[in-house]
Amino acid sequence: MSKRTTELVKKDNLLSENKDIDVKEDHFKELMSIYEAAMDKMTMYLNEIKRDVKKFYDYDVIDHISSRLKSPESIITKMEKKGYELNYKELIENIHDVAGVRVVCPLKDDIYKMKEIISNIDEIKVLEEVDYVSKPKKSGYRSYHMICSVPVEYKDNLLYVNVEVQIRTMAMDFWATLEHRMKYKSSVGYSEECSKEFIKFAKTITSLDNKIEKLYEKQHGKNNIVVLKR
Ligand code: 0O2
Repeated sequence: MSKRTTELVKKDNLLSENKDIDVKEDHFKELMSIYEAAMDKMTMYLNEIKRDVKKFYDYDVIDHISSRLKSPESIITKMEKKGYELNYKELIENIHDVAGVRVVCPLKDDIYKMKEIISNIDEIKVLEEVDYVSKPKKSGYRSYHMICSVPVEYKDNLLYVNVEVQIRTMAMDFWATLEHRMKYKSSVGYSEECSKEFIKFAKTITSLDNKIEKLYEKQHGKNNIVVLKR
C-alpha cells in the first residue's frame, strides 16, 4: 500500500484539530509518541553518520548524541510565555523543539561539517537554521540550530514532524549545560553577577575552541570529510 505524505497539521488529520490541550488525555500522549518517533529517526540517521565517518576516515566527527522530549509542563510554559493559545494546532505550528536532538562534536569546524551532512540527507527537509556559533546570543550561548522535518510512519501516512537539532562542541556543551542548570533549575534565581560571569566564561570557551582547532590542524591537517547524499 502506498503511503500518503502529509504534514503533521492537516485538515483531515486527527492531530490538527483546534482542540484545547489536556496533557493527561490520550490525544496528547499520541502526539508525543509521534514526536518521539521523529526524534528516534533523527538519532538513527546521526548514529549512521557517526559510524560511517569513523569507518571511512578514522575520525570522530561526533563525540556523542543525546535526545530529549520536552516535558508537558515545559511545553505549556513555553506556549504561555510566547502568548499562544493552548490548543494542538498552535503547539504543532509554533513549538519546534518538542523533539530535540543534540550533536556534540570535538572541534568547531565539525559543527559546519555536520550541518552540511544533515542538509544532504535526502529524506529530511531543513526548515530553518540559526548560527549561534558565529553570532552568539547575548547570554554567551553558542550552538548551531536546525529545525528539521523528519518523516514518520503513522497509521498508513507518512507524516513530516519537526525536530530541533542543536550542534555544538564539547566545550560549548559544557558551558550551556551548566548555564542552563543555574539559570532554569536554580531556586535562588540567576543574578546579574552570575550572568556577567557566564558571558566571561563563554569568551574563555570560544578562545579554547579556537586554540584547540588550530592545534589539531597543525598536527593532522584539515579534515576533508565528504559524505555522499543519503
Ligand atoms: P530547554 O529546556 O532546553 O528545552 P524562538 O522561536 O527562537 O523565539 P526558542 O525556541 O526559545 O524560540 O529558540 P532558541 O532561542 O533558539 O532556543 C531554543 C533552545 O536553545 C532552548 O530551549 C535551549 O535549549 C537553547 N538555548 C537558547 N538560548 C540559550 C541560552 O542562553 N543558554 C542555554 N543554556 N541554552 C539556550 P528552551 O526551550 O529554552 O529550553
